[in-house]
Amino acid sequence: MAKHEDLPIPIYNNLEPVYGSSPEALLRIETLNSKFVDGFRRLPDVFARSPGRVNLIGEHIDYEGYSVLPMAIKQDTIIAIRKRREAEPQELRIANVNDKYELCIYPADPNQEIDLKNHRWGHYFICAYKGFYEFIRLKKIDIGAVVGLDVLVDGTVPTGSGLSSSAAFVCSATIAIMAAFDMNFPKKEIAQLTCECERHIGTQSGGMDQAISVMAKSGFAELIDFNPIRASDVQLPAGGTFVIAHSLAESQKAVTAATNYNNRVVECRLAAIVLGIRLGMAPNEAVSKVKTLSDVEGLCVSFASNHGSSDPGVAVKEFLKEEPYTVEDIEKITGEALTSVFSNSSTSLDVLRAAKHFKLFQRASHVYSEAKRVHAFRDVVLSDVSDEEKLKKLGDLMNDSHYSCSVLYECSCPELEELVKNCRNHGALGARLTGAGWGGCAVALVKESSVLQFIHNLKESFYRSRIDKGIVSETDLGSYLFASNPSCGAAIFKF
Ligand code: NG1
Ligand code: MG
Repeated sequence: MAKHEDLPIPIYNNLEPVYGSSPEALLRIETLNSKFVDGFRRLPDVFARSPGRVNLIGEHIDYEGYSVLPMAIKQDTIIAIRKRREAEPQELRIANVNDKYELCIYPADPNQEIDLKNHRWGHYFICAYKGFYEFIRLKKIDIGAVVGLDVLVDGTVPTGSGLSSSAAFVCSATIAIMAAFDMNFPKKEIAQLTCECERHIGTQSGGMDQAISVMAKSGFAELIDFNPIRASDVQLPAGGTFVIAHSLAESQKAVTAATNYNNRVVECRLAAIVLGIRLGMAPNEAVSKVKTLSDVEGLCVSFASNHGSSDPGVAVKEFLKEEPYTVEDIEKITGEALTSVFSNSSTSLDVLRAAKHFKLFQRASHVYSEAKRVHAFRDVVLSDVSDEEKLKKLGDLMNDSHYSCSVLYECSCPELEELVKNCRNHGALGARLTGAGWGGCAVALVKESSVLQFIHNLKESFYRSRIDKGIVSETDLGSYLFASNPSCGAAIFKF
């Protein structure tokens, strides 16, 4: 039997396999269809959808090559698309069912540059458009002259919330473009491609969000490995439910990349290079070859094993100093200017310009310990103990992960700290920030039998004062605080 990731995106002629008999889903599709006709005077050719996700454990380690453990949520992005016919002007018109997002018009040019300094929501579609053409060029598939596209987007993943609204958008856009050209590919290829697509927005992201959005299976969380991308089903123990709660602090990752997300990617690379050199690599070799902390893990582990351990954290303690490094500190070790080390990455040069110092010890300690927690999480799931015991251990691992994100990786924020504390006070077995952080959501593991009470308590203790201040309305609260089951991945609809 073909492996799940080798199969193409499923194509359905009805909503049932993805949405069951949900009347809301039917209404969404009908609305998309009629708004499409209103806006573009034609019917869409095809629809594609891809979900958001919640990461259960394994934060900020996908771009370092380490496995992560997310699950898809039911909130998703649906895209209706139509190829423009020959007689029509060839441009890309990207519209949204939500009036908050204005119509974006771009040239039908696969080589266009994305204006990163002026962020627009439609840029995410262009990420997919550029990536699609790069992909088919690489595959030597000829699709003739470039054509324009009419596109209408409907997203239900809250934005800036760490639930990957961006990946849901980029994945559904990529799959919609493919489907408009009557193309489909194995999920693992699309997962890899969509990850590269999203980097056009200027974040040096790993591949977790796109991989789970494309490859998720209903009822399972997935252990996602990289290089090559692979997904293994993880059946969560009975009796526990994951509750997602928004801190109401929005994190605009595309805008804050230089000081937050990309900054951490650069710090990890520097930590890896310094470790490589301290562990015996020639400086020029380390600079040219070492890209991630996983690249030097082997060296770290052999060092640690001489000291009776297999923990790369031992080498981190020995060879990295706890005080932040200045540029000069690092250049003394590498023997090369950092602007030259990162000369081929403009987004990394932005990081260097914005940074005062680099916390190599803390970032490396987080990454190596978080990578271990992901495997510990999976091992607990597979172990022989009772479900109750498993849930308790998973909760502990989530708490440890949060501590590491907050203290070592410094990607939390006051609102998230308050929220996580509240979750624990109300009996969560574990709670942590999820996604990139600096705002966005927390995920809490809660006993199934007390989910309603938990949600009620959290509403009163965390959200009530924010409702009173008008930060969130009581009627909208359902999209900021909800229980979630593992949902299915991307799909194409042809009716
Ligand atoms: P969010 O911010 O939740 O979309 C980001 C990255 C992931 C991963 C997490 C942190 C993108 C598209 N996604 O997720 O790859 O690194 O942060 O674990 O940038
Ligand atoms: Mg995102």
